[in-house]
Amino acid sequence: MALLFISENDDPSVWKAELAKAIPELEVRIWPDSGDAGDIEYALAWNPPLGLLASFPKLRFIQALGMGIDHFLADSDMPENVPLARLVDPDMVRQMTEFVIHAVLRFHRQAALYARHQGARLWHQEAIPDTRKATIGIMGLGMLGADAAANLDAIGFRVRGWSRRPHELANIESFHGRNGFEDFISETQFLVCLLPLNESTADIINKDTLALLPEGAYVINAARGDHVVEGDLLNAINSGHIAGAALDVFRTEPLAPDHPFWAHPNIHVTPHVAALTNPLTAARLVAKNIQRAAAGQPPDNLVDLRRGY
Ligand code: NDP
Ligand code: OXD
Repeated sequence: MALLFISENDDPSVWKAELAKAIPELEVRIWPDSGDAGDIEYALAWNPPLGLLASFPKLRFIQALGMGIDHFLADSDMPENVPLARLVDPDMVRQMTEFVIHAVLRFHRQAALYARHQGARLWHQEAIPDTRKATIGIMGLGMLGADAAANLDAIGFRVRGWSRRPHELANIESFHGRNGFEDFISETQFLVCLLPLNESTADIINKDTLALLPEGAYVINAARGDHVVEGDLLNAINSGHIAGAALDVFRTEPLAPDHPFWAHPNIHVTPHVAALTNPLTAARLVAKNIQRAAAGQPPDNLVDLRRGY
């Protein structure tokens, strides 16, 4: 059996070594050296070229190398009846929660203000904002959103969440669907986007959404760049309505050197590093799914392509 590794972002040699520990008999080929297309039964992929997956007639299982699968949704030639699983690695969930907590606390504890004070050698104590009164609103209460919510609650924030279907999570006030959106957003001081990208969530952070946020709110996007209408966010920050943003993902990556986000004093840019796929923790999960597919069993974390996540 042969697996084709397709990614320009991930180191194939580490993946090859880690997969060999779990499934020694698995032949791993590295795209674009696919060899005979008829040998490929499994694909392990991040952002595969459009149409590529449809060119393997014996393909029986596709494992995404990331938690998001929007790259696959964008491929109109995705082979029908070949299951696609996304990666759900607890280590990535932990990384994301760290990122979100860091982004929130940096704004909440006024890190930028104290950096300016330090630059001016100014010793000045500001009042500490009351954490129990600060409201975090998390869009997406899935693997990532639910964990971030629980950990922000543990720190003492008031945490609310928004999802497609109703959720009951301890101490988290939950909203769902279009009908619940306005109530959710209108009290959110720190808006955290952890939604999957699909037709129903693209451009969700736009001028209307931003206008519903209370004055002085912050935006944290660690999901996908296409969730944010960048010009609308810039206008909202420049007008003073939105106090700042922490952005890990962008409509075009890498972010162009002349993009206004880079130099904006109220925008923190990170290069899509909120949670990185780590073969040392993820390879055994991938191997388990390949073994399940080989045995004719459904993979863990099967994606519903029609639902879009
Ligand atoms: P999940 O699939 O586990 O959760 C998705 C959540 O979004 C669910 O709560 C779901 O609602 C909700 N949702 C989906 N569609 C809608 C909608 N139309 N309206 C309201 N809520 C909706 O995803 P994960 O938590 O695992 O990951 C989220 C995203 O994070 C990934 O898709 C990926 O794009 C991004 N990501 C970014 C990384 C980075 O480094 N920046 C790293 C890893 C992931 P319900 O619960 O009701 O189904
Ligand atoms: C992912 C990502 O989806 O890293 O896993 O963005």
